[in-house]
Amino acid sequence: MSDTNQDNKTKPDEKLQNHVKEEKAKRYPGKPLQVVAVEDTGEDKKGRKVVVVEENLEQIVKNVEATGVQKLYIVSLVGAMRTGKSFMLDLFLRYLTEPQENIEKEGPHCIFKGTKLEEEKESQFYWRASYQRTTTGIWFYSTPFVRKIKGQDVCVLLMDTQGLFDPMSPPEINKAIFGLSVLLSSYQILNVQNRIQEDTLQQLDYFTQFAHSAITLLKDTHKPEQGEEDDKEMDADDLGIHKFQRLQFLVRDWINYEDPENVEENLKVTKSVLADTFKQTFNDSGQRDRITNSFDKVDALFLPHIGLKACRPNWKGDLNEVDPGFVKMCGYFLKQVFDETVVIKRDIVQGTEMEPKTLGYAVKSFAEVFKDGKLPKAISLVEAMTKATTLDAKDKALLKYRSMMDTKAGPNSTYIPQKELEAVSVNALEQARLTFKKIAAFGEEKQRREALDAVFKSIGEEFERYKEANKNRVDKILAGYATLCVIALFAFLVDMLSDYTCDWWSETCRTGSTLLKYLYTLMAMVVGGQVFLLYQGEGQFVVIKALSGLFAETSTQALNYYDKLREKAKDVGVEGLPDLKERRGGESKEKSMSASMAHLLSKD
Ligand SMILES: Nc1nc2c(ncn2[C@@H]2O[C@H](COP(=O)(O)OP(=O)(O)OP(=O)(O)O)[C@@H](O)[C@H]2O)c(=O)[nH]1
Ligand SMILES: [Mg+2]
Repeated sequence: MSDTNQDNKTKPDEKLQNHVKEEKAKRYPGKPLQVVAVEDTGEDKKGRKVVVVEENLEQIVKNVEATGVQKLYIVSLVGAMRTGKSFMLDLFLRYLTEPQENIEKEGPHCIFKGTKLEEEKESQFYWRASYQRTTTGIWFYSTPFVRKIKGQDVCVLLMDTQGLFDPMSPPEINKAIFGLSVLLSSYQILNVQNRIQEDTLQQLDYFTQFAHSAITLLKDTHKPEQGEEDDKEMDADDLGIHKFQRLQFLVRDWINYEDPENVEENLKVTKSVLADTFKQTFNDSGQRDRITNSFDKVDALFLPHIGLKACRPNWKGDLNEVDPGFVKMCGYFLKQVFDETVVIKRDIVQGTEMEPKTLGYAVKSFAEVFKDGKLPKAISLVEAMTKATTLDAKDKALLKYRSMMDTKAGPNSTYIPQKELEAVSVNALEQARLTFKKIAAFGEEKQRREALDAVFKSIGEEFERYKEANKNRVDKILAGYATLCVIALFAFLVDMLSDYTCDWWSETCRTGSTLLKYLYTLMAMVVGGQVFLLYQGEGQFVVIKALSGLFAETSTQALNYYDKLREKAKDVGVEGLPDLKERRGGESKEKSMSASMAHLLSKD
């Protein structure tokens, strides 16, 4: 073999090995994917609209489903443009990919050691030092992080958003981004520079009022199922299960800490500044109360300045150059978000835990509310909420039907009589209907009716499939008696043989022959009895198919035994037994025989 040949042989392997090595050395498992884009509209490109990037959304939902973990913990960062949101998300990625034992041994700030953020750039959120906006629309990290937090396995999803108050986007888009972020996350981090300002509270209040009116409208459409207790009765100010979950103000560049590295003292300062901010002021017309009432929990964390080196345009992300006060407080913050807190994403309408598939529906329906870049009306949010819930209800109703049908007529089941199948289906249909009604308890009656009709239509189609599959199992009904038939056949043949060879001269042969007669007659009666019962219950068609199935199975078994016998005979020197396999043209002949037999019989 020549050297060149050798080279050709080893090169691809080396390439592959290097690729595997590189992949293994990678710290980050995925990359950010845009799920909501903001596009220009009109010829002057002055308008903006919000569109869902469906393929990316589907990819993320698939990735979450693939983890097998249903509980979602969705952390989102929203806030003014150019305030280090995407940069913070990269620190989140770093924390989530740091081995847990390092964090436990060295403390959470250990993530600031090691490689520069610039490395593996495409696998991280995109940040840069510039006065121009960087992130547009809404992004999710493609790979969810499965983590055990407070004893629960959760899928952590990270969300990055377009900066608010960007001069390139109309205010309506800010509201859309802000609204979508709050609606889709369970832990909303509101990133602000220097302090919590009145305009941030106004933005927040605008959205919570908007969501509040939608929920009040939604509650009016709630019709509990008969017998179901209406425990969702609330007064107008009580958002009950429909509250948003966690809101945390993340104040950047807080310069008022005496000792930025003293976490304990800093937390005390944070607490008292937050309390002062949320005290009623002259400017407040109830907005602070409305905000605190709209979330399960509202709190804040103030981070010291990152350090001037890290703000320079040519900074490469060397985290050793970050200010030690930032490192300490940020370490505390990361541990708190990913190890000490878990906020399982709730469905805003149902109040139940949101499943991965429902997240997909929620992104699509909520984006619809803001799609034309205009200020939405509360009713459009109600419609979106209803749509997402109805889609979820449809899925779950169908799932219920299938799971009930599968217990009796699933892929591993045996044939069941048609009447029994229908009874199972009626029961499963009723349970599916109840499942649907329970989930789709809100929204316009017409919309719900149409969705339920669609569920019934799909169930009708599903039933036809179950019926067909059940029918195809008919030929297996009597197949269990095949061994009995083979024994009976063998007994019959031996009896016949003895009739001609020894019955006329041997008493022993005659006794044996009589015993064999009893045996195959009894077996024939057993099988005959089964056939009779089947005929009475299921009619001629089923009996014919079942008999042909029995015939096929019996011939297969009989021929297999014959082949074994022939092999044994050969071993002891008896040649000349015919090879029936060859004659029947392979294994499948008996199958086609039984098929044609069924065909002939059913002609009657
Ligand atoms: N002053 C300050 N700068 C920071 C902080 N954290 C990161 N930065 C720097 O801020 C710059 C912008 O960061 P990005 O993460 O791109 O900001 P962003 O908020 O995502 O920006 P948009 O996506 O355009 O809204 C980077 O150069 C970071 O180094 C911080 O806490 N304070
Ligand atoms: Mg950004």
